[in-house]
Amino acid sequence: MEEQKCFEVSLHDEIDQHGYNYSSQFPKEKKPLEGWEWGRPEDLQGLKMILLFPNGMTVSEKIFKTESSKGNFETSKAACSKVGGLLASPRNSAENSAIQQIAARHKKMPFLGINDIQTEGTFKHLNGEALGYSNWALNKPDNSEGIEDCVEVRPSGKWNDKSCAEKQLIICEY
Ligand SMILES: [Ca+2]
Ligand SMILES: [Ca+2]
Repeated sequence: MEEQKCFEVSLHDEIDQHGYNYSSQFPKEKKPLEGWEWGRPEDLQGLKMILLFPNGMTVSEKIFKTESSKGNFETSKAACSKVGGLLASPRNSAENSAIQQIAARHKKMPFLGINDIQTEGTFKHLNGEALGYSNWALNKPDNSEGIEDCVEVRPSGKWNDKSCAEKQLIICEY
């Protein structure tokens, strides 16, 4: 049987501030993986996926990431902007699916950066942009009890309008 080798991968720019260097260390030998040409490896998308697991996902140029903490809508928005991001706001099904997967790993539901606080029944992104993509669950939004102006993502990936005062998993986008 062939010997199985496990190794850890790290991405850093300690040596070269212009770009990332890639090294891989075997647990015992602590030997850097050598022989990369300048600018290699090119699979930075793949590396990003490794580095982001389990708290993040990358879709095209966008990164979705959670710090595992929970907050109501205002707290979540503030937490994301504090670290230079925005509350996750999917523009298509691939982005929605990334948010769904992060939420599933943490077994919590997140709020999206989408709400109808300004005009009841008209959901918008945080920047005021109208929804080009939506993924409402059946018969949602229903504005239950007249207090649901925020949007949570259920384990199915479907959206439900929910009170903005609820505490949900904070997922930001960058
Ligand atoms: Ca509403
Ligand atoms: Ca609802």
